[in-house]
Amino acid sequence: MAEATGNVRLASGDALIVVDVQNDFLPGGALAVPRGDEVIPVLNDGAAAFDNRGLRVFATRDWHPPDHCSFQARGGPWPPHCIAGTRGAEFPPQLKLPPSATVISKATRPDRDAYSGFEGTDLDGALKRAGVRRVFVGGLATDYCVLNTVRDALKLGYETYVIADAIRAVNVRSEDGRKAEEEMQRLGAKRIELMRLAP
Ligand code: VGL
Ligand code: ZN
Repeated sequence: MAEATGNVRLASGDALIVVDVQNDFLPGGALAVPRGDEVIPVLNDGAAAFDNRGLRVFATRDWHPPDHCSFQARGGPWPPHCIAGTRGAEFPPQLKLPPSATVISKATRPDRDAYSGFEGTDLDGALKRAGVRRVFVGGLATDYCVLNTVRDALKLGYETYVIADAIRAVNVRSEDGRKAEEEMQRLGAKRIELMRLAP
């Protein structure tokens, strides 16, 4: 991805989007993303940085009914995961979201899946109402929900940064994560490491 040159200074109109950091996507979970837990401290720092500046934090969550179409029992690709109301669907206690964070539930209906946090949700409306023009995206998984959320953010006209040190891939095929990062760059996303956020 195009490296953000120099530090990026957070400003009004910026928001952090934390994608699907949920127990089932962490090591030991039903659909564990390898080293998925490593995004947590980075996103905690990011959430604090945004919150301290009065900037908004949004957290998406996969929130499926027990008979969701993406589950193998229904011919889908995945084991049952992130069933609404279960521990697997909860955010891990280590994830420190500010009290003002807005939670966006997605893929809540049995017969539709949604990898993008924008799909079938009010995320775009919530961002617009908050005056957001630039989004910083991190979370899980690079090759599914991060990729699709970034794709939609760009399509909807947000200047979009991928937080490279705060994403991890499922890698069903070993190159999926790397390809997803390339695809996000091709679509116009900028890459930033949280370290590069100016204090
Ligand atoms: C996801 C697979 C299935 C994700 C959600 O959050 O990336 N991946 N459901
Ligand atoms: Zn899912």
